[in-house]
Amino acid sequence: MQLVGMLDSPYVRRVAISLRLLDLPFEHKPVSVFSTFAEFHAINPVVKAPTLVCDNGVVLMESGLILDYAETLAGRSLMPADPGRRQHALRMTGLALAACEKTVQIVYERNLRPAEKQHEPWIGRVQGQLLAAYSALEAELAGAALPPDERLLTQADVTTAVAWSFTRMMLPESVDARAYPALASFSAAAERLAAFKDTPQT
Ligand SMILES: N[C@@H](CCC(=O)N[C@@H](CS)C(=O)NCC(=O)O)C(=O)O
Repeated sequence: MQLVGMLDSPYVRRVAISLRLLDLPFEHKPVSVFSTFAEFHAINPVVKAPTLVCDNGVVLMESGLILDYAETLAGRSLMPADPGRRQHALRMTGLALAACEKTVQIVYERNLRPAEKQHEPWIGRVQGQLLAAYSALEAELAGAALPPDERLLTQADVTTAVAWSFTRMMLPESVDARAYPALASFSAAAERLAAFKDTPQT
């Protein structure tokens, strides 16, 4: 199967890291939804990253749905089975995905819209949502260490670390790392693992 999309997308990156953690072989096609729009369009006319081209040619999109299919193929999940741990992982993953979405909204607003058409109240609203997501993640993380072995990572671990690295790369001035020490050290530890190092966002 082929995973289509650039690793500077947190959605593509979390899928790529997860496929590796699930021991599922795949070909990565680094096609951009912007600079190589036509090439992406030829693969998936909806032009959404990530796109997964399955071995039978079926085209999937939406990172959560791609992960659902991948886990079905792998016969195991990166989500904990225990209800309490799963609830916590779902909350963490939801907050991290919200942080990704808000980061992307700010980046698109700043980079794609002409300066005179930018709507500062909207950007301020999204920025508030972004900080709320990271404040909640920081509180959820407090005291939790990253598993020492990457085979023990959950989807919440992967998505939290990927989200933080993405926002720090794209909007370093928007989110002050000193205000989120647990997130910063958790993500730094994740970025030292082989699955992350071999799947760099830049
Ligand atoms: N909810 C989606 C979000 C994917 C997403 O927004 N991807 C961006 C790249 S980071 C994209 O495809 N942008 C192009 C567009 O939306 O036109 C997921 O989890 O896969």
